[in-house]
Amino acid sequence: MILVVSDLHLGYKKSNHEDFLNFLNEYENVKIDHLILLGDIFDFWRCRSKKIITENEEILSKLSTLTHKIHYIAGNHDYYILNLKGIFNGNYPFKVSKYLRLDDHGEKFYFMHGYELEVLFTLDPLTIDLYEKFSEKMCLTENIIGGIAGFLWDFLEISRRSVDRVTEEMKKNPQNRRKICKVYELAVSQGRYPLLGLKPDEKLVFGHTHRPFINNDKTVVNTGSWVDELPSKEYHNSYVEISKGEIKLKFFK
Ligand SMILES: [Mn+2]
Repeated sequence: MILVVSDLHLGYKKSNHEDFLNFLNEYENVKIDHLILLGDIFDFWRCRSKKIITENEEILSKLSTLTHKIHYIAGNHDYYILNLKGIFNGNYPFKVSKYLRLDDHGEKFYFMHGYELEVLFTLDPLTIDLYEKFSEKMCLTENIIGGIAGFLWDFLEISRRSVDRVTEEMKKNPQNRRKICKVYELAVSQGRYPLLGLKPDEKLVFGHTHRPFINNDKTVVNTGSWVDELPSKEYHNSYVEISKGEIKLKFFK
């Protein structure tokens, strides 16, 4: 079985970290082949690492004792994890990467955090490459809004209006962004193959939008979030379970 969670935003005041600890406890004795932390697990944009660590001692200790194979896919809010992995290199406890491919019972799955979809569809003229530089910088800055605008000025030759538009969009929480539904359109379209590097037989698992969904033929799924921010409670604490090659979108109560 493969278990996937994303967008815990540990460190952010609205993170449902207690629920996630209960979730880990519940799955502690279940046989899981892979536990995938699909990005935005830590919220370095909003919180210094010291605070994240002290506030989530139990979760971190639980993760370090789990026997499941853990994969950490970098999100935009924890992009810095890629630097940490580089610094500690072979000794790092998790496998850290931007993308991951896994098989389960003959079915193929492609995992990514999913900021790429938002950049491609709604944040032009930003490129994925620039957005990653920006995400790394945001993990190390204290003034989020100033950081966004400053970065756009420094790296893009665009008008004041474009800077304002992109800044305005990026400072909102994902579920409130005006064009976030476009991400869904791209995810379920044939465009996902050339634009996201998917192979024709691969199923897509991503997060980032904080809007959990699964399409009808169960080939594209969004893991949702563990942040207490959406208008409806039923959307909280979602995760994806893959067993016998089949994707299930679930909610932890
Ligand atoms: Mn994200």
